[in-house]
Amino acid sequence: MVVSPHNKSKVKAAWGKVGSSAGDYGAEALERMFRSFPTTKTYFPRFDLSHGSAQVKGHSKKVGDTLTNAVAHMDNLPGALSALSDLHAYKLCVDPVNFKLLSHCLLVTLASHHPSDFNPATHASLDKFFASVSTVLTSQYR
Ligand code: HNI
Repeated sequence: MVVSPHNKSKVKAAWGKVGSSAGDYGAEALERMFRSFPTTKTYFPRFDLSHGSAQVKGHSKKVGDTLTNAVAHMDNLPGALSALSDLHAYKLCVDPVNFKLLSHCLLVTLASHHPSDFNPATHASLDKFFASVSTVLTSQYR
């Protein structure tokens, strides 16, 4: 899978509209993931996962900031995400299947907040971008 220059410009434009809401969207995407795919909750046994939880908000801010940084470094995702890649593989041991679930929930969240921008080209570009981030974060497994 190749994230083309065309895809990258669509992702940059879409993420530009997200702006300072990245953390809030991250929280919504996580809540959607926990509700829709309850097995994902098992990775957060010590978190309060209720709606509006301060722990989820704090975690979402980190996830949102990471995605904003990844958008800024789309030409070198392995470099930008290397520490997180080690963390998810060796310490957290998150099964790669879960990255597809979170990516899906991120897409749904973006679509619901920016319906008129979420055309097929932007949808496909964002999907490829999240898949690339997920590939890097799960690359240490093999
Ligand atoms: Ni993930 C911690 C980013 C997918 C489970 N994760 C982090 C941190 C960031 C992060 C940033 C905080 C690191 C730190 O504190 O040093 N995670 C991301 C990104 C994605 C992702 C960008 C994909 C887009 N993580 C997932 C998935 C799961 C997941 C799919 C499991 C369902 N992550 C975790 C867990 C932690 C974590 C568990 C540790 C939380 C804690 O604080 O205890």
